[in-house]
Amino acid sequence: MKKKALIFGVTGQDGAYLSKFLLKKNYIVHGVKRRSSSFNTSRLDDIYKDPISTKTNFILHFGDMTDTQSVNNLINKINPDEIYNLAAQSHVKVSFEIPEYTSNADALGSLRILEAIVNSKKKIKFYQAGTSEMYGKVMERPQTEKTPFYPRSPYGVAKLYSHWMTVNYREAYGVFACNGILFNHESPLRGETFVTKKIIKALCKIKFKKQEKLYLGNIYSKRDWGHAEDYVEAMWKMLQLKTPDDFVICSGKQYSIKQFINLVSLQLNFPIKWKGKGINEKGYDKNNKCIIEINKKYFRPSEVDSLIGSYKKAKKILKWSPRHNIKSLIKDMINYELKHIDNVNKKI
Ligand code: NAP
Ligand code: G4F
Repeated sequence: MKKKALIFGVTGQDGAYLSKFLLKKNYIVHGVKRRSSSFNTSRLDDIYKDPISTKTNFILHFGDMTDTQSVNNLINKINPDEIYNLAAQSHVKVSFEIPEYTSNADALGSLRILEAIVNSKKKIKFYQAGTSEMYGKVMERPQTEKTPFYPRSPYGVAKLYSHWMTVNYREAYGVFACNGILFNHESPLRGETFVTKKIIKALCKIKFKKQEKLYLGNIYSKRDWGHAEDYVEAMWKMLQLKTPDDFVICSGKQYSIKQFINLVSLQLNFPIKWKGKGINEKGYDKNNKCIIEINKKYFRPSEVDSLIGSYKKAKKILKWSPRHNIKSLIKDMINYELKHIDNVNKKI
């Protein structure tokens, strides 16, 4: 019999990659989407075009992490084998503006799922989308499963609640529940307000004269970036273990935002020169035209300066390692952007 997976957050970046991955593994995939005044399923379009995922294998339902009844009803009705909780208000900067909503969705949301699992007769496996943001003001380098947490945003704090609830329901009630502690992962399907997508989209457009300037915040923070396609496989691998456990998933490499911009400019064959310091630092094209400026509005009240993980445990137990590196990630994202700029000769 086919396994049934239920994905909360199916319309997001990871939801789309995980759905495709599970459909290829012959799962029936149920996904939860929010009601929205405009279409929010564009990342799932190619699933509908794909013959292996006819409507009987891929089913969408309305629901919301802040609505206990909808979470309960969906779990009772679908009775899945595996639940992936990817749903979250996932933007760190926005979490400072809507901390209560972020806590409701990102912290209490996972509690709602865990309660429904405990009350279900079936042994449902649970994956919680944890984050390197929980390390925040980092206590050691590289960060591992044993590194103490120190979150620096309402988002990080809410995710830490979910992390410990997942551990607690595993220990207290024997739920098969795993925390993935995922470092930043990107892809062509990345949300447009996250820094990698924002940079790549803008530089492609600026190069082809479809945009004047890119405004950014702190370009000196450092991140450990991987490809979402690799990371969703690790989520699934966790739920196939004999014993549930928590895993860091990362690339083990670190770049600053400025280094990331320079790598993108290299691949785009679009050189950028930097001049000035601090808030006055600017990026110029080869004709000395200013194309990048710093704008304070993108700074966060408290920043996570430096993240770099170790995936040693995942490699040993899950037999997982990333296939992509920073160059292939950027290449994939650039190719997608170039395909989507209209009416220009896109040779680079
Ligand atoms: P994303 O693109 O922002 O997707 C988030 C998903 O959650 C979307 O489907 C969104 O729906 C849904 N959602 C938000 N609030 C909801 C609510 N109240 N009820 C139901 N659904 C809700 O995020 P992602 O990059 O795919 O990340 C997936 C998960 O991993 C998130 O939990 C994120 O916090 C976590 N994570 C991400 C990274 C990363 O670097 N990408 C790293 C570590 C952890 P809409 O489409 O309607 O907005
Ligand atoms: O791309 P970001 O917004 O990602 P951030 O804050 O690291 O969070 C992402 O990764 C987490 C995993 O560690 C996830 F849990 C979370 O859900 C999300 O997916 O920002 C990266 C860095 C930050 O230091 C930020 O201050 O880029 C800096 N930055 C500089 N200018 C900017 C900008 N970030 C954004 N979003 N927009 C800017 O203009």
